[in-house]
Amino acid sequence: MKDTTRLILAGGFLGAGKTTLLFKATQLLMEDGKRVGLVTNDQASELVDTSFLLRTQVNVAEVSGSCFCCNFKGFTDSVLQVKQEARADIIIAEPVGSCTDLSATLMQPLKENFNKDLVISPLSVLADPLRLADILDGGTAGLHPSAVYIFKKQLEESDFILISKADLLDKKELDALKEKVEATYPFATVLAVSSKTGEGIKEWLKLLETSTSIGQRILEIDYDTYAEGEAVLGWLNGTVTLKGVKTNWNKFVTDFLNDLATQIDKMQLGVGHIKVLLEIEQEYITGNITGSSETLSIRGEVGNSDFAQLTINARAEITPEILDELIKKVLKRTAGDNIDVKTKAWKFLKPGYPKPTHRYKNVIYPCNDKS
Ligand SMILES: Nc1nc2c(ncn2[C@@H]2O[C@H](COP(=O)(O)OP(=O)(O)O)[C@@H](O)[C@H]2O)c(=O)[nH]1
Ligand SMILES: [Mg+2]
Repeated sequence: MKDTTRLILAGGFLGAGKTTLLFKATQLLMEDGKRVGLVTNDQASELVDTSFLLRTQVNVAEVSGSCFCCNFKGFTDSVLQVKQEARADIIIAEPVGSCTDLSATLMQPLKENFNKDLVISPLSVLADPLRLADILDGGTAGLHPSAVYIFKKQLEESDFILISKADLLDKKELDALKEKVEATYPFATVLAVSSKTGEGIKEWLKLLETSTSIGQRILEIDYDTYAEGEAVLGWLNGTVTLKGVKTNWNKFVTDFLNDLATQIDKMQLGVGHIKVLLEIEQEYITGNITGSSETLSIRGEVGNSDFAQLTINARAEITPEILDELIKKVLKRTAGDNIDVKTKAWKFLKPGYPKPTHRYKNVIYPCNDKS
């Protein structure tokens, strides 16, 4: 008999809201009695997303060191591992935000080789409404032109486009944006979703079950431009332990991120995404910057204590060396003389040229036949 575990790929550019959607969708699915497994992905370990998602109490596997497309076996092994461990009804996987060409490199090989193990869902791509509106109007949303190229390619190959963070726009703005997206990408099902309010998420999950549009298009794509769009980003993943007598960690995170955001504005730095997670046992704070200082958001609160752990993931349009220097400097300044900072893991890099394991030239039919 055919297996019924559904695999959902939720892609989209850095900061689009993928991880937050995975978190919210997991909660909603669990309320409905569904067993969920998640798979995260990054070029390096020490992933904020993984630590954050583990707090949903679901099974999370991480593919790190390479993107799903360049390590297809690592990806499918993780999916099957989560499937088994969680006895999952649904697995949601989040590819790296600067990845595209997923229809050719993931969707088609999945349809051809994993059709018996998994029910493959349409390729869903999230887009931040503010970035999306600017880019559809011919702007760059503060990004390098080659990064904008990736952003557009992600939408071009999608089966579903999710306009994320719908709560940030009023109804009129949202309707106008949706109309524009539908006109630009007429083949895609376009939905507005908000992980903050829950809007559109159940509808999205329901529509995935009935849609037969699953990896329907293969992109025409220039890999040199794609590679440049990735290579303009410096990448930093680090975890430090912090020690300071009865420290107010809420203030620490706020000061750290405000200082960092000020430097970003001063340097007019193009930010893909900077996110931090400060953890003290059960309690945690998350902080995010997805552009200029105006995008800074901090959630959660923790009590005062002597120890904390801070994980930092940053992707910004500077060399990894300068990114490393900047973050270390701001961290040192925030810590001052009272807080001792010890590095647990720290890595900075520039993504290499994308070399996918598979690249299908043609769409595979049929998918998910009921045999
Ligand atoms: N207002 C609002 N903010 C959101 C929503 N979803 C995500 N965000 C914020 O967008 C930023 C990036 O989210 P994240 O899920 O980490 O994005 P990812 O890089 O695509 O995984 C964070 O600051 C989130 O809090 C949403 O539905 N509404
Ligand atoms: Mg994420």
